[in-house]
Amino acid sequence: MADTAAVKAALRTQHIETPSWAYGNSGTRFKVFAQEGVPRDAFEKVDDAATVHRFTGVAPSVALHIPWDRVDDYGALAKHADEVGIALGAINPNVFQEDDYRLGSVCNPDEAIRRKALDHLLECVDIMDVTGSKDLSLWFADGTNYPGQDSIRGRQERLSEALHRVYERLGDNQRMLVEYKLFEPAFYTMDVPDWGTSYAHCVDLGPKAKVLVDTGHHAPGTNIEFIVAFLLHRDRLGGFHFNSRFYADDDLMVGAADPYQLFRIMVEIVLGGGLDASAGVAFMLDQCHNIEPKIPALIRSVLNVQEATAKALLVDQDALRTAQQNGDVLEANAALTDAFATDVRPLLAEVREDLGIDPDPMGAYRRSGHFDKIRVERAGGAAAGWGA
Ligand code: AFD
Ligand code: MN
Ligand code: MN
Repeated sequence: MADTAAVKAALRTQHIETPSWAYGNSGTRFKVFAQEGVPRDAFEKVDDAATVHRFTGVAPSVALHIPWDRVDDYGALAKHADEVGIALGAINPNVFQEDDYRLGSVCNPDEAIRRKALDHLLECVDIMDVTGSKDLSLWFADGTNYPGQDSIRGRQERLSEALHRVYERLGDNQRMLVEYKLFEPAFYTMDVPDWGTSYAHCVDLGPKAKVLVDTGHHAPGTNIEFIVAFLLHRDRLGGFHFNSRFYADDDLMVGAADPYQLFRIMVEIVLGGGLDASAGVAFMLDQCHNIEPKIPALIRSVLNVQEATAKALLVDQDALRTAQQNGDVLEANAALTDAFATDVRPLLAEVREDLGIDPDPMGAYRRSGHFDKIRVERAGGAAAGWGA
């Protein structure tokens, strides 16, 4: 039987990082729907992230995306974040939105363009030095659209060269998280398509290079919890970009499409010690809220991760191990399904009361009038978007 006090202690200290880009206007290639109250700069995005933390108690940092969040003084932005009760988190370079990157960034056949991309990656490490960020979150849109377009092996060599140059630049307490994605925006090959490619490069690079698992980046039906268990077991799981999908990289609210899969992922995290701060697993959201209001969508996403984590913590690990050792398939499976069937909302309400916040974050936000305040304050100006 799980120890309720220990479960609540783990839930009180959980740290879920929200992404700055989830607060700005976003959409699909068909349309970006503008919303009222959207932040107009990185400072207002930080304010919104602080609001999510204020209502949830477990979202104390916000990831930045450069140049979407470029400011003149990153020290001032870090100070502002501290003043509103959060910290700046992972830094996400953007080497996928300039015309020069049409044939790729660090894998581009043109050495000058590879240099430009590398300089941006190194600039992002300079920013980490100022913000105190620990993680450089690397996603490359690099790939090819047609057989024969470029050398698959040559592009791997170019990628490795750039990753090594960035790795050498990292400080003692900094890491690079190498994200992978099976598809889009390239259609024939992606240069970092899967966890194996990322893992191989990370092993080449050294202990400060880890794999970043984005839950929307796999072929349909992929067993993500196997990847998580394997990487955690090899001490190569840097963290997550949590989101939810029905079809592709939909970037929907995590847990909205398949809460059972999110629970199974969190079970492997709990069983593998990944919740302990010492494991260094970064639990980050990477989502876009195209039709739903952004701040409550992020609050809901944080709650969904908390519920999956709470259920995973309730798995009776002694009963599970005994059933596994006895080859008792049904009892071992029941150890998970019993935990998943548990309504953990009362337990989480107690955790929130322990944290001194409203046990119902969604209702509290709705009642707070916060949206009416920011929609008036932020009327005018240029709403932040994702630069597409
Ligand atoms: C897109 C990419 C990838 C990346 C994110 C932030 O698919 O997930 O991490 O943008 O740059 O969602
Ligand atoms: Mn991602
Ligand atoms: Mn994605």
